[in-house]
Parts: sequence; structure tokens; C-alpha cells
Amino acid sequence: METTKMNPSELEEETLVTVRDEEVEQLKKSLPKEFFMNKLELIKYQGFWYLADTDLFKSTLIFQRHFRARDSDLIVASFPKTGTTWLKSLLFSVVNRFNHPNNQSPLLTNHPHELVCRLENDIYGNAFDYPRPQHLSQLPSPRLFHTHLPYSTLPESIKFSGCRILYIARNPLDTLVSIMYFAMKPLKMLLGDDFQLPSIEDYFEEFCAGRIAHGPFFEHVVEYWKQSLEHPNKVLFLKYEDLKEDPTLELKRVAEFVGMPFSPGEESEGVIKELEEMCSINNLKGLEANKSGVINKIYDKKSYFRKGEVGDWTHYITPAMAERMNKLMEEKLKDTGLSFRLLPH
Ligand code: PAP
Repeated sequence: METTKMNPSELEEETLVTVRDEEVEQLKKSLPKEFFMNKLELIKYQGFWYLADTDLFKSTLIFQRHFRARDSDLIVASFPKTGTTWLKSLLFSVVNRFNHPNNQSPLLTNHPHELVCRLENDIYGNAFDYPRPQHLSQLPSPRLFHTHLPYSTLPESIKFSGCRILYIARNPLDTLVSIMYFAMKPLKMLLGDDFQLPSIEDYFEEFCAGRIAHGPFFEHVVEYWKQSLEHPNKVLFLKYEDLKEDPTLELKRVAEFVGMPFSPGEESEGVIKELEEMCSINNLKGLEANKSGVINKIYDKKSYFRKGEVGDWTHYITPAMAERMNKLMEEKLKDTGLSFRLLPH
């Protein structure tokens, strides 16, 4: 199980992989900079934006240099707030469905982010509760991981080993609203109570300019989309809106992709429906394990479960803004064959 922990004395005997602080600072200085809301420094590294004043940039470098993928690894990839938590819970349930009955699933007692850890942050960062890199070799296969990194910046061993990637994408307007809600507390912590929280209009401008952590959004999505077309056995491209519309179909795609298809017997016994129900937002939201406590010392566990709807943006985004986003989307997705549904059917 991914939650395997070691005690500190075992840790000391291991060599902790790292990148020297001076090197990180040197690199930061050489990179293009911008300010989110004229306040929060962002640095552009390998074509994408990172927050400068957090440990995440350093741990991203460590992850890029040191992670060694196994052919059997399964990696959830996503732009933030596009359905990561949902896909983590679905993938975990599919892969572990023969290991325990549903009423003993670790999902009932652990937050999905604790079961499928984020490589560049949970694992190579300094959140001590998670398995450290030196533990990774001891984890049983298939290991389940997550990353928010764009495809082009992934470690070579992920790109060129047999490991598989499951990418989840979501329409930009719902993604944007979800980011706005989620970022409130971390922004206050980073910038202080006096900081005037950005409005939806502010977020909209920054998002359209691509100036947002892990952005630009469309470039992130298109990179994975193209890989999924060129290498369909390597990258599975899922959309939040499709999962909402037909979870059974999408869950079957996930199970087939990871080499654990549902048998006709499982289907007729309602196994797929049970997994859907277990991973539904209402069920996960109601679990004690997801109601209190924090992830990575900052993020409230409950903040990963808000509304979970398609089209929630209509309550915040004006028709004029939506029109602008539509134009941008057309331009950015032109000739890719990719499109997003902005409203439920
Ligand atoms: P992360 O990238 O920081 O891990 P992520 O899980 O991708 O966040 O996004 C959270 C969004 O997924 C929230 O959307 P909302 O703000 O529009 O409501 C959250 O409610 C939604 N979400 C979480 N779990 C589920 C689920 N089981 N089903 C549907 N949506 C979900």
C-alpha cells in the first residue's frame, strides 16, 4: 500500500536525495519572472510557471533528476482542480478491488491524496508524513503516483519506461472557479490577512495570460492530449465532463487501460456501480477521513470536495468573459481535435 511508513531511525540510514540550495537559487535568478496580482512571484521554468517562494520548485528539480519509474507504475497527471482527487480515488479503487471488500477500502479511512501521493510535492518535498523517495523501491507494484507537471517536463524515466499515465482534463471555466475557491486560504497564508484576495475578474485575466502556477493551462492540456493520440497505450486522456456524464463508461476505460478490465461477471454483479458510488463526491465528502485535518500542512482535506459540478462557472463568470474564453479556447485548441463541454448535457 502507498501509505507504507518508515520510522525516523530507518530514514537516517538512507541517503536523502537533494539538490543544493545554491543551485536552486542560481537557477531561479536566471529564469523569467512575473508577478501574479503584482504580488506573488512566479518563475517560468521549461515553459511553465512555478511559485518562486515555496519549496515546490526545489522538490520539482529533485523529482525530475532522481525519480526512476517502473514499467508497472501508474501515474495520474493533471492541471490543478481538474478532477485529480476523483481520478485518484477511482484508480485506487480499480487497482485494489481484489485486495479487500469495499467496506474495508482504505478510501474509507484515508484521503485520496494520502493514497496516491504527488511526486514533486508529497514525495520529494518535505511533508514528512509521506513515503520518502528511498521508500519507493520498497513499494509493491503497481505503484500509484500523481503529478501536476506538464508532459514535456516529466523525468525521462516516466516518458521512456513502460509506465502509464492517466491524465484528467476539465473545461477552463470550471477549473478557474475551482482554483479561486481553493486558493483563498493558501493565498492568505502566503501573503497575509491584509492582502486583498483576487476577484474572479483578476483570476480570469491571469488565467487567460497563462500566468498561473503550472500554467499556461491550454499548453498543459494539449501536451498530454497529443501524447494520448500518438501513444494511446501510454497516455489515457480523460475529461471531467465525460466522467460526470457516463462514469461507467469512463471507469471501464480506466480499468482496461491499466490492464485490469472488469469481467462480465463483475459488471453484472454491479461492481462498477459500487466503485462509482464509493468515489462519488457525496460519499467522499461525508467520510470522517475527509472532513478534518490537512494535506501538506496547509490544505484542508475538506477543501478538495466542494460542489463537483459541470457548469458551476455560470454563477461567477459573465457572458462577456465566457465569450472571451471561448475565443481563446478556439485559438489554443485549433487543429488539435480537442474540445471541452462548458455545460452539462
Ligand atoms: P487538486 O488538483 O488540487 O488535487 P482536484 O481534485 O483536481 O484538486 O479538484 C477539486 C475539484 O474536484 C473540486 O471542484 P469544484 O471546486 O468545482 O467543486 C471538487 O469539488 C471536485 N471533486 C473532488 N472530488 C470529486 C468527486 N469525487 N467527484 C466529482 N468532483 C470531485
